[in-house]
Amino acid sequence: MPVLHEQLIPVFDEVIARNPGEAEFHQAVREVLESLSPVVGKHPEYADAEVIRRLCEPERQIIFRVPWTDDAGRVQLNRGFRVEFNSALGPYKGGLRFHPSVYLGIVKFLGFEQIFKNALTGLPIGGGKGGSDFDPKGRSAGEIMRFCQSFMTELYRHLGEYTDVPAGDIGVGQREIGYMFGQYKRITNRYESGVLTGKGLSWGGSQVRTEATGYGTVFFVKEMLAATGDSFEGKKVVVSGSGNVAIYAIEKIHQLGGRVIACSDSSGYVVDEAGIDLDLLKLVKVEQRGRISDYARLRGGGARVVTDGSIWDVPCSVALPCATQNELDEVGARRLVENGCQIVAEGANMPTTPGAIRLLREAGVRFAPGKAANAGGVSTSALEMQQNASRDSWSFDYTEERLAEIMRSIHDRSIETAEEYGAPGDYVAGANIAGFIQVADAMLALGIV
Ligand code: NDP
Ligand code: 2IT
Repeated sequence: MPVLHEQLIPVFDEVIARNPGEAEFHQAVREVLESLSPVVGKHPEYADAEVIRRLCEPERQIIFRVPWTDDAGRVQLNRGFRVEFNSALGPYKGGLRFHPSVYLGIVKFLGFEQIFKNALTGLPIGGGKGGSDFDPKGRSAGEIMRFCQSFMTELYRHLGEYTDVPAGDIGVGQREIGYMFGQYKRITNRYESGVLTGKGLSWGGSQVRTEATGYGTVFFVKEMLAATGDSFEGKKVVVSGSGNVAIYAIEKIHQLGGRVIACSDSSGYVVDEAGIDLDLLKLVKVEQRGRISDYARLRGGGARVVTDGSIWDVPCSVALPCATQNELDEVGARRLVENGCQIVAEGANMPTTPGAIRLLREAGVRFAPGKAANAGGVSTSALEMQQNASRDSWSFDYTEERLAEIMRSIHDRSIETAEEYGAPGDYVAGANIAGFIQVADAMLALGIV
């Protein structure tokens, strides 16, 4: 493991001692602290104000009971979370995740990442994250609605367009945002559009928000390719996952002339050398909420499903992990390197383990961290807030151009900052340092609060 700057060792030790058992949170903090060594030397004012220690401690953590009734009339119980991590730059902003693996450590890792990601967008949003250990798989629409209503019945008192603005994440899409917005509106008797993002187009949503994270990741990679005079044209790409981020990453890659030959879900992956049929994938995964094996069955002939292997075994030039944390480990990274992969960019949050990142870097594979590469989703959420505040709605083309411009700017800022701090070409260092400095300067200006 790379060594930490001597001033940062006690900070990290304190994070571990104060947050026992939260491995993902420790991992996310460690990665940022490793990048900050050159900053600590240059900026003693941050240490004097304990900026880094304060950044690692959420401003507020809310944990609550979520009771609901299933279709059989039985009472079910889940746990809800919202970690309001940092509001130096704007209201807390970040998604809600519904997945059985959710616990405080996952919400904190996501909220911590969100602070720096949101800072990088250059838009006025702080960092937060929330969710529940509720498992939506196999639940009826009525059960989903009752769960969302119960979840919001507690959460609403902590939200507001100037306070905290959630959106979707794993297991939370437009349907769930709709049920939660409906309950918020009912309880507060206010049509406060700016309290949630990811809304439907007819009730305050923004064009391009659905597509934004996947499109944004691909725009980011387009910039990485352009930096060496290259493009997506003719490239074989592997995209893990088949949810919101993966689907729209695939769509944009195909628009730019690349070919996505594999994608996955938690039950396995498909290889489709002719290129993933996106209409079929959307039908199976979005409309039917089916499994990736259903795609292979309906696609017939060319596509095959693999349920006992790793998607990173599939040879490609560009790999985009777009499913979940720590899905790309050292074994997967080694396979990508052996097969000649040139770029890995994270559509998901922290999908690549620290060992895998090291291995990719040592092999000369260019690596873009999620904080930079997947920031298109939250950026477009901030554009949605902007439209809600002005009671306006923008066209698809205009909004997409804004998104592309934001991704270009994040790319350039990451690279320029890496260069400035002695790590040329290192997108991890560049993104972490640029995001950190933006938040740290605001925290200094706002005093000890
Ligand atoms: P979705 O729920 O739409 O899709 C998640 C996908 O990942 C599904 O294919 C799912 O498979 C797969 N997946 C989830 N958990 C696991 C697991 N434990 N093992 C293997 N596969 C898994 O979520 P999103 O597409 O919205 O989110 C994907 C990632 O992108 C997450 O890391 C999220 O934090 C990140 N992200 C999302 C943004 C957004 O705007 N939505 C913005 C920025 C980042 P299955 O259906 O089998 O569970
Ligand atoms: O991880 C993320 O950036 C998101 N899930 C989107 C957050 C948002 O507020 O749009």
